[in-house]
Amino acid sequence: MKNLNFKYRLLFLVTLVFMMASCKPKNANNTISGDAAGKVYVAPGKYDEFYNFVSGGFSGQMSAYGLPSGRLLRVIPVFSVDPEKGYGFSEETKPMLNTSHGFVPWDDLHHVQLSKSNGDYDGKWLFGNANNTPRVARIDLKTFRTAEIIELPNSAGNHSSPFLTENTEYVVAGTRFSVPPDDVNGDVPINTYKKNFKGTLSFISVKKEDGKMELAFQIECPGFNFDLSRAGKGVSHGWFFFSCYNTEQASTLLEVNASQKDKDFILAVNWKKAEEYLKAGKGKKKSVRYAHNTYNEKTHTATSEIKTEVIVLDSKILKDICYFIPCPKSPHGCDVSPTGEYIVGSGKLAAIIPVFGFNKMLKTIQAKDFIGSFEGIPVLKYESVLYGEVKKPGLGPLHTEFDNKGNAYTSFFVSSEVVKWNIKDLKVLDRVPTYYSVGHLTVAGGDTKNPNGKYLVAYNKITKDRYLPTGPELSQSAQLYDISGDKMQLILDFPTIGEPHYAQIAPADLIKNNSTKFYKLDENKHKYASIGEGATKVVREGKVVHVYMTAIRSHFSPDNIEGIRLGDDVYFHITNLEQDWDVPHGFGIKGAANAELLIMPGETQTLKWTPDRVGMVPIYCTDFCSALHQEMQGYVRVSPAGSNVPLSYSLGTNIPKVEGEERSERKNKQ
Ligand code: RUQ
Ligand code: CUA
Repeated sequence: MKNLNFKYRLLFLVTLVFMMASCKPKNANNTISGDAAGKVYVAPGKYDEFYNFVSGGFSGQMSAYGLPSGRLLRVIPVFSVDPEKGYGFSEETKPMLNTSHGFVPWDDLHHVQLSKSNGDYDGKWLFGNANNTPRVARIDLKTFRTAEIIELPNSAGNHSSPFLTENTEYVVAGTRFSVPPDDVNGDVPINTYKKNFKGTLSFISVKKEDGKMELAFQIECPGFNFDLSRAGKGVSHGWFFFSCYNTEQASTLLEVNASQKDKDFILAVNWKKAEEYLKAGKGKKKSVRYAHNTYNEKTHTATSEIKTEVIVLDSKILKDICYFIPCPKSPHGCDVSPTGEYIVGSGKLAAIIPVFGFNKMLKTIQAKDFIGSFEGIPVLKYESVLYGEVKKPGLGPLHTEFDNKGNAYTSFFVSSEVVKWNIKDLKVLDRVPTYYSVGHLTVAGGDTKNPNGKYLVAYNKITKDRYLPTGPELSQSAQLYDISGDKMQLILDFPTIGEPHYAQIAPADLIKNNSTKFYKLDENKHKYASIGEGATKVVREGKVVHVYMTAIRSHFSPDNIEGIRLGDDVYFHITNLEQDWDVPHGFGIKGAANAELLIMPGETQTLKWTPDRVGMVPIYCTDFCSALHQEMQGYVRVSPAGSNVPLSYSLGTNIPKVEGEERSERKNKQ
């Protein structure tokens, strides 16, 4: 019997996969109408109306696009090294990628979240999750740079993250993989999952003034896969909702074994209550190891600290912080309406979309209308929490966002479409194809209290036939829809960097005027800064040489260096003396084992270089900075170990000698 069941499930899944292929809309080319071009046209020299911040998936980065044009504005390095910007290669940025495992140069970034005040975007910060080595990053929207990264202990696969409460009180992160907690021996048989594996939810507090993150507390939950999450808002402020799958607690062949049950759960967490327990000392201190990395804009340097403690609340003992809401078939998205009253679960394998009522949930809890419990957590009665079901919405619902007119938009992976439905009467109003197999979607302000509702972007998993072929892999694809009318209208395809997962859209006005134009030189507190060419020098400390260098259009100072020896480690500390917007200088050196530096105006950055041979090594500026950019170059002379060539450096005084002429007295500073 069991075996038969297994075969059926497998058949079901195989059918799904086939359906996926056959559900692709035909006539992909005929669906754009004539006025689409006008709607996305942003004239040369004009700005876009919105920023679109897009996760880069396995590129580990984020990117910023303009909408409606779809122009790529910037790739923001977050969890992966970026040789273009020297991120993860300069001495200053290396600590940003430090973890309890050491330096980790890559990750998989799935979700972005703009910071919120009062349930609306405030334009200050952007958060991103690392799905592999669990971390949360904060990007500063003044500089479009990663300002802070915090690692998460007791976690693996930080997927349901980094979702925010309505005033950015917390960034919340649920573990995708349940694992044995860090403070117990994880060397156990995998098939002891039910006994030894735990799911952990992390609550990271965010300081209002400067965004500084701290791991405030964790909640230990049963060993499931926590998939996505959303905070309550408005009426449901103080609660958080997490979708969970694999409530079967399988550890192998999950595609079958985690699809057994008719219903999995949405976990509702009363985080205000959890805070009370925390204050009352109900948490347990656990010993863990996690990195907390911060970039300081004044020293232009990141520091990494390893922390060793976290407070854990136990959901089994603290009875009234966690409740399970049954949700059909492997819920993925778990989204909350603008008023906070409705919670939408999206079961990947479900044929309906259940919409839960927050007030109904409270009543169900009050009436103790439970159908049982799971590892001490009450399971609420589905029918009692349910507001209603959206019938025949499509196949494979994943994610839902909202507009300003009481409508919801759900992405359907299997039937490859976006479906618009009304939140009150749950009637389907419109559907449009996506090309193809949409994953996440985002509506401008679609997760806030006041959505904008002008545009929707679908982020697709399959691109087949949408762009010019580029070998075995095609560009990742996003599609822009105008949703201002009754009918949704596809108006633009645009490629993205990496695989896009979640993204958000914010009005450009919220962000653009706060943008940093350059760093002030007189505020530069870098240990090795040279404020002015007069401060440049080369200093030997045993086998370590520090080069205090400056860059300005169009030369480095110094640009001739001699007396470097094989066996030295040379640190080029380069201060960009420019005090003007958009004048970075680059720095490349032949044979370097890392990348270039790209130094912003007023900033100091350091490249470590270990010469591997005797000879003449050119350096040059990599960023076309002026008409004489190509002249922005110099030489470093490398002599054998033990050589007695004196250390010297100069700018403009090391004049070439005529053949046979006596070596003239060098005017170089020694
Ligand atoms: S996921 S396609 Cu990694 Cu957010 Cu839903
Ligand atoms: Cu500096 Cu090119």
